[in-house]
Amino acid sequence: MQNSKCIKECLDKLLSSNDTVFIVPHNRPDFDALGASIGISLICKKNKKRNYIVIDDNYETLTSSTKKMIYDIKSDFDLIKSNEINNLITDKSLLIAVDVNKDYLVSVRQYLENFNDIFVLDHHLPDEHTIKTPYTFIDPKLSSTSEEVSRLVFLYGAKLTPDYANYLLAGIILDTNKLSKNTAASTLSVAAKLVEKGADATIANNLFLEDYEHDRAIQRLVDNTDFKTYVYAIATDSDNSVKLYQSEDIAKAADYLLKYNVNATFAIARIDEDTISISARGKGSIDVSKIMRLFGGGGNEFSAAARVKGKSISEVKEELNKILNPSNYLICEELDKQLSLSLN
Ligand SMILES: [Mn+2]
Repeated sequence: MQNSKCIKECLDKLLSSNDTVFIVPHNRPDFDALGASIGISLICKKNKKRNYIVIDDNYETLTSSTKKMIYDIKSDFDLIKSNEINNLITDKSLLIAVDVNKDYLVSVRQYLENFNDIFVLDHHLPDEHTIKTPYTFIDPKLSSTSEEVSRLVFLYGAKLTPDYANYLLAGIILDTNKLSKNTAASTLSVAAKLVEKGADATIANNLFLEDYEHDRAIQRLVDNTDFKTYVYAIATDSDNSVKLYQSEDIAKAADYLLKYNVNATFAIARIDEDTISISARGKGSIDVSKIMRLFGGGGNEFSAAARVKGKSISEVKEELNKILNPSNYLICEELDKQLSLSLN
């Protein structure tokens, strides 16, 4: 909680020295990124700052639930594309990146130098691609960016309607797999406060309703899961399949597998002709971000992902199996040793 006050202090300073705020979630924003963007926009409104949420993705290519949330908020918030920044930017403009810290994951990458100040609020591990600014608040232990943004919304006394409270709750629900992992007392107390402000668990959960077609894609991966040991599970599509998946569906397959008695889950499928996407989820005993970093990706200990080009699904799976080496039941400790060797 102390930390939230520090974050607020910094944000106070930046809000008072700037007149315009651009809020950017990661590309293909999910509920956590959207909830956090909405919360930050409410804080800007409370402080009477002109603000825009920058989303470059063609809404029609997003998952139906994300698309619906965007259409629902469109009339209340100023959603813009990054190519509109040049017309709107002032010499006192602040950029706030939420649920993201890598420059290659934001639509505003080519405009970063144009901003007076940049503020980053995230829960993914930083690396050499992290946006360079003195105002970086990254806590990989944090359940979700929406959790921190909710606390800020409360501290600022920004006005929350039940709808907005539901969006923030949906962000927390997504990143904690329905409060089943990486959920601290502080996470639950934020959730409780959102409910006090009018959020409703049923409505928030209903925001996640799947399309039949996407649910089948997720279950197709789940059906093809290898439970190597009770330590981890790997879901893949078959190598000769021509099916392309949405990265969100691959992530959901990895989420789904967490319901079984495993410590970590991986889902691997093709997202375009030469790219395979891996989503990894952990329950805390295996830091999945270390594994995804070996594939050039990143994330945090509970949730991570990577993209691999020019390889077959079975090649990627075999590599993953080698890294996970199930022959040793002390895998967690061993893995740590192996990974620290290969990362050094
Ligand atoms: Mn997140």
